[in-house]
Amino acid sequence: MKKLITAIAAGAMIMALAGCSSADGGTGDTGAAKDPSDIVVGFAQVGAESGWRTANTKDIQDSFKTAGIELKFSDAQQKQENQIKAIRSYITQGVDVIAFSPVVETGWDAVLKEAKDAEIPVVLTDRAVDSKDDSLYVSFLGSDFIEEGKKAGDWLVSEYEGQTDPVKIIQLEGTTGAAPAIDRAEGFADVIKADSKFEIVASQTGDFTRAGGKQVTEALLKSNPDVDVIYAHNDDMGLGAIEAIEAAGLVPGTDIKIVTVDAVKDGMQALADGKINFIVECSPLLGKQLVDIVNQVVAGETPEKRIITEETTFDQEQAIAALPTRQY
Ligand code: GYE
Repeated sequence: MKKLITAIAAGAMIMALAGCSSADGGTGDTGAAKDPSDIVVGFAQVGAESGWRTANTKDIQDSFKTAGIELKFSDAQQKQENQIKAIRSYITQGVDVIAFSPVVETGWDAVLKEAKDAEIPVVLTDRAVDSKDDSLYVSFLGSDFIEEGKKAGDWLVSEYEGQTDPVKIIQLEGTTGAAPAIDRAEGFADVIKADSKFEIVASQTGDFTRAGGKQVTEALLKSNPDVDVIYAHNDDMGLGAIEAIEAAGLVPGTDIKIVTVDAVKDGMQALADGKINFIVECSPLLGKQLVDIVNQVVAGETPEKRIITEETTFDQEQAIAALPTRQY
């Protein structure tokens, strides 16, 4: 009897040492390859606010389908409370991995702690959280938004090289509090501050939507009729700005120059048509890499903590060349 108890205790200790409580939700099969059809992932998406987001959703859904992994999907309609609800529901359902693209940076610690306590690993895709505790997620896959803002600023600097007259800029910000809105503003400001001729005369959120970009531009053109440049944090807001500029009897791309971020098809078409002047690419194709991370986590491996997406920039000629084979 004593021997038996000792054996059970030893077994329990081995299980604990093997880390059975981490990646596998306590089922005891850490390290063993799981059949894809046995894996369930819960994905809490931001919404469907832009062409980028639609392409991102499609790529993620297609990639999981191809991998034969079940993906539970929810659309938070750009509301943090909806995303938190979705994450809680994935915890209750006991999915293997939760992935989400946080609509804003702050306010996630409580729900991420709940996931951690339930031993469900969380992967951040596309957007970061502002948390001191980086043990609350296993990996963050997405772009370097500060770098993107810098690239937009670099273009502006070279576009106006040699000019001494002031360059007046309207900035159309993304969703207030979202990582790409904060970082794209920061990177851009960092570059243009080197030359005092650049002045951001107005900066307002258009919530990453076409309608938002149009509305804000309409209003801001009235108070700033002599603006030279619009810097939009995404293509959709830039496309909305084009409508507002044309409605005001001006020529987008000529009377007012436009620089945006994303490089989705509609944006690239506007660039090819000369209505946008420059686009910084931000790739929404994160699905395949997310599948890889999920497979690693489920197998008990440790994925890279930060995986940065590779991206480029486009001027008009490059957009014309890229458009025929553009995936999104
Ligand atoms: O640039 C914008 C979308 O988080 C990178 O969100 C993403 C941004 C993207 O609405 O179009």
